[in-house]
Amino acid sequence: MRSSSTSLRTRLAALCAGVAATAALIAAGGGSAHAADTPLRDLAAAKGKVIGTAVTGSKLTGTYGDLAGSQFGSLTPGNAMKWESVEPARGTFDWTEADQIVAFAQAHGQQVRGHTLVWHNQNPGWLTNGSWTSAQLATLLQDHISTEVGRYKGRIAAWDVVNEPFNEDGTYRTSLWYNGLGTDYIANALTWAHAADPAAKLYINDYNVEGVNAKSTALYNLVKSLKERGVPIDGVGLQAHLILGQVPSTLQQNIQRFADLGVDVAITELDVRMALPADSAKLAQQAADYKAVTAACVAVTRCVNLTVWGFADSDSWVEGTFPGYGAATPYDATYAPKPAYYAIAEALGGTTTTPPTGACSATYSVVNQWNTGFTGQVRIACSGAALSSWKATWTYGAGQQVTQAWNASCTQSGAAVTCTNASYNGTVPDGGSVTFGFNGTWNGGNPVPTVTLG
Ligand code: 9MR
Repeated sequence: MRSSSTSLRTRLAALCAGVAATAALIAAGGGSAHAADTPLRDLAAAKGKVIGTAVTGSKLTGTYGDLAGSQFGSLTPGNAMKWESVEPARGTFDWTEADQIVAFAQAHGQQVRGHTLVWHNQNPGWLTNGSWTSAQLATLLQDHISTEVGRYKGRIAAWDVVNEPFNEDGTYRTSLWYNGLGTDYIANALTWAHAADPAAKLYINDYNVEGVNAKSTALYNLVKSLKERGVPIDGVGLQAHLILGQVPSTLQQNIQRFADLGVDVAITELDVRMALPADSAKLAQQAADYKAVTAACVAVTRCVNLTVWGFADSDSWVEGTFPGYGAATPYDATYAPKPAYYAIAEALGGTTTTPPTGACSATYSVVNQWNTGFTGQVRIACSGAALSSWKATWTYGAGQQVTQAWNASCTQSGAAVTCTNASYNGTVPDGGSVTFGFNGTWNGGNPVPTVTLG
């Protein structure tokens, strides 16, 4: 453990005059949001909604697992249930990650949204490279649906049976399925899924169908005709991969028109991407966008589920797909809640949430813990303010002892820990953050302390 000789240095003037650049945040076990906050899943339940997130099975431990399990009432496997994942070679199945996610959800009292059975993307090579007659293709699809839906019968609340069937102009996408089977692949897939699990709610899911437009109207007309034909269709999924500041003004109206057809609506893949780097103004706009989408769902009784497509910026598809864009989810890459998190909570009726705006704040989390040791971290983030140096202090309540620190100089006297910035990370700009870590020992308990910045 390095000893500290660094004293608190002068802060940069807070960008917002009169705003003290000190704040303390309590992180609940494992780094979740402010301890006084009600989890999002409980807020949603009080509104008759389910809030969900897409997840990656291999990450469901530590802070990621704690947040996924505590904040969300449903999980959607981001990739694990797609055809290429579950049947990479013909007749060879790999259910490992899908099973893991379903088991995690059951252990945490969560629903699962199955995603997805019939899509033009992420199909195995043996399927897409094969040369099939229509009859063969239909058999392959029916077997796939029966096998996967049957495996999880009774454990999946809703299936995205058909994913992304439309082009932007409302015509049908010319996919493997459309080309081989015509438009009837949709009705058949729904019928087969219903036979395999009559209790699961069956959805058609698409993107750029959040507002009233040609594509959403095509989806509307399809659902209407499926209902008229008696095809089992229970809901529509509006993916909602949105761009900062571009929530469609007709979102609620669009949700309502689907509800009026007699189907449920889910916001299935919500994220709001921005040009990087993030700053406090962009994060505030993003919060407003998340709030608007959540409020639109809250306003329509049949909008039953709102799912974010990854809850943390470190687990998002956006940066890999849209170079220069990112920061699209409600938690940052170190699992600290962003203004968007608080905005969702507010739109769900949360009353104790106060976004840490106009200030800098520190969040303590235990990132790993074993026998008598642990690794912790503190993240210092600024929004509407900035720092040129910092000092984080806390008092351990259960005899923990810091043994080694990095990216900070830490001393411990009795239960009191003081950490100051290293020579290279004293500056925290508006909209930025720094993180330091430490190892320590614990015995009996390892409760998260309150960190004071200042
Ligand atoms: O999040 C998924 C990402 O990890 C995959 O690389 C990508 C491949 O297409 O699919 C992502 O999820 C998509 C979802 O299944 C359907 N709607 C669009 C999502 C983002 O591409």
